[in-house]
Amino acid sequence: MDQTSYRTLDAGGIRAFLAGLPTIATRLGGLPERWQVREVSDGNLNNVFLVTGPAGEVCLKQSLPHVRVDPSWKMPLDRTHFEAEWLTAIGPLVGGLTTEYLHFDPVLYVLVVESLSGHTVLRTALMQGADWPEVAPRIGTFVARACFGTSLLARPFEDVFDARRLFAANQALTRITLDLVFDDPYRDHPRNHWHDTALSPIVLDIRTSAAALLAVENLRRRFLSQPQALLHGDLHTGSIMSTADDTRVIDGEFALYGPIGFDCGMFVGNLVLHFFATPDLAARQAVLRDIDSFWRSFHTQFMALWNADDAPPPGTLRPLAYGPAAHVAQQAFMDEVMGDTIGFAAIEIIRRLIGYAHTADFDTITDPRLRATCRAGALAFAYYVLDHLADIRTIADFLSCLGENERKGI
Ligand code: SR1
Ligand code: MG
Repeated sequence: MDQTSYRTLDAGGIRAFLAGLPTIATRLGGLPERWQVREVSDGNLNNVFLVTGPAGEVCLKQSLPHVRVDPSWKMPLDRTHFEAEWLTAIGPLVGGLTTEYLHFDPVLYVLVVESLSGHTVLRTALMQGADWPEVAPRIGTFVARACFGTSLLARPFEDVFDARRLFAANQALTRITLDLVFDDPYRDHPRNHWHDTALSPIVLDIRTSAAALLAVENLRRRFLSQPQALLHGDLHTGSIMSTADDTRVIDGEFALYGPIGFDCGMFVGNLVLHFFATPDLAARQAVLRDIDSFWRSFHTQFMALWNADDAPPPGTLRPLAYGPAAHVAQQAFMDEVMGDTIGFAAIEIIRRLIGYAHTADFDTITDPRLRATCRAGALAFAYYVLDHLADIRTIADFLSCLGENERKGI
């Protein structure tokens, strides 16, 4: 790879670059010098632009040699390469639940995808009060299809091992997850921060609870040592764009082989953050409904794929057990995913409140005391879940703990 020719593109550079790609230039239409280039960078890591011509629009994402929001934090450029590989791997599996992959440039680390400018980031939509009951089940469908289709249940081991080797190289972003999600929040680290002092005693509780720390340690080990499927790796509500009718999972740059419950848990954890960030009771009920419908959709569709009659590709593992034994084995697998989901959800909530990368959910609460109470409620809930992980084994248990919080008016 020619690292020396890399340069960060500005609006003029973007026009010239896209003008050299005939399919995309045709998609945009008209003269390159008339294309409108609009920066819409929103995430922590990359530059993102929408480019509009008279015939169409595309989205261009370029890796920077550092974290976008902190230029002193140096980073390799390869994340858009992994996102391109992720899109290539899961695009054919998920039936339109992601963006269309158009182009990747391995010198400039530019990824070009379909523009979703008519969609809204799900976190923003939730903060604006959108209630879209179909989104959570669509994400369940997405995770079921992407994870089943990239696992040993659907592919010969040779294919899966090749994919594992490819994504095992996504080490810079896996390191970010390991540090920011599984390590920093559980000790003093300059990257951690929280403003509300109401959180401090709960942080101390978490850091001194042997049960909670052991749970984090176990989940961290599972994150690195259970390559069940190709994960999105950062499936928070900012990685989803939606309208009421159409939902897309974007930003697969953190892709890696890992435990399926990690993707499920990230999504559920971010719904829980929204739950605590909205004191409105109807909105909270909608979150409980969404977590339930996400899980049902994921479970039903994963099982349906597993039990489908159509022949898997030659070389795929043949089931050996049959009858009730096979059913028990499937049940055990799904229970394991459910346990992981609950644990990873709690960990995601904690790091979004006291770690490096917070979320905007609580910004809608203008009263600082109420905002602090809501954040503390979320952190205390996550702590409770980690501390009682052995007893909270099902999504129903998890929802009933969340419902308890609502009844107590937290
Ligand atoms: C330095 S990157 C911080 C966070 O932003 C990404 O979206 C991931 O969630 C990561 O943990
Ligand atoms: Mg992202």
